[in-house]
Amino acid sequence: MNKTEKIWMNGEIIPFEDAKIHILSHAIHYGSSMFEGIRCYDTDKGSAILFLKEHVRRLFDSAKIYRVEMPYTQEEVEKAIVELVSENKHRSCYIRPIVYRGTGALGVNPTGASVEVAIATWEWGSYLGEDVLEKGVDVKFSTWQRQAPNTFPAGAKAGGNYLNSQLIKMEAVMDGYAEGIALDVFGYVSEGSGENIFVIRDGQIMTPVSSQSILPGITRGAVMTIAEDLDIPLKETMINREMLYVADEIFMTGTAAEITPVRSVDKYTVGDGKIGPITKKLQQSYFDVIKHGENSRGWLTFLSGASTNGTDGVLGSKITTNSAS
Ligand code: PPE
Repeated sequence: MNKTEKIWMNGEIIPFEDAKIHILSHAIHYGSSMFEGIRCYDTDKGSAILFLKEHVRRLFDSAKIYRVEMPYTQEEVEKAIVELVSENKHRSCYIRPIVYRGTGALGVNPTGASVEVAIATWEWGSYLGEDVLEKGVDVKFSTWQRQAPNTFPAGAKAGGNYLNSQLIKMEAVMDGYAEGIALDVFGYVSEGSGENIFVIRDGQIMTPVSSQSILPGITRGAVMTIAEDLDIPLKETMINREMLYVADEIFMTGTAAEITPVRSVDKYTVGDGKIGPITKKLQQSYFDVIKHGENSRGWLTFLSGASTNGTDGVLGSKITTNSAS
């Protein structure tokens, strides 16, 4: 990770070196943090943050689920993010807002602990390796499953959830794969350690239902909107493991992973092992937004200058934290 100049912490922009926390912070002991991952792109029309409002909203939803009272409004956090990205002079970057339980209470009950908010930015290139957006990645099913419903809410993006993701990821990498795909506790396909998954067969796109222990990704919602705009059939449905072995195309989505094709699963080649036509079409529409600054849907918040076309987004119910469809 490249060091940046500044970090936003509890309302102030401070030097990177000064952004420290106490060892008795609740989050360190009990995983009580909620965070987001957002990308800012250097588009042809200027630097722009993708899905700013949607990510900040999900951060607040995650905090609410864990009964964390946010000391700022969503608008204040959005403004702080824009300020920090400008202050660090990024043209493109990854943005990590985090809310965590600080000091004042140890023991499981977090209610006496302070609530702290910080935002960091750094430059982050390809998430799953070089050239993967064209060539695709090799993945395996993990021996680890996702958490059962009613254990840790998968719809909240909380630090503690990522212990499961770490086990999935380390196992996959140690076995020579770019990523691991986890099943839910019922044995159906859930998601990758940091990505949602889509499977295509006979022209039909399928993705796991939001109640299948997934994080309902914002990129997932964007792909659903793009597919609808392009008249490509897409359904949220339960997916068997073997469906991935006979799929025509598979891709994974996430803020970091963007739209990454999968070329093999458990060493079964997906289709002909090359990026498929539907994945390519969806990628092209997504790249129109993040490379060319195409903002007809209002997904981009430009840092300065023209092209600001509102940031309300029109993703509607496709981007929700915890609703089953
Ligand atoms: N599932 C999980 C478990 C997940 O962590 C992510 C994001 C997604 C799905 C996709 O969500 P969205 O980004 O809203 O489309 N993973 C973030 C974490 C990366 C990391 O290593 O940290 C990300 O892509 O930013």
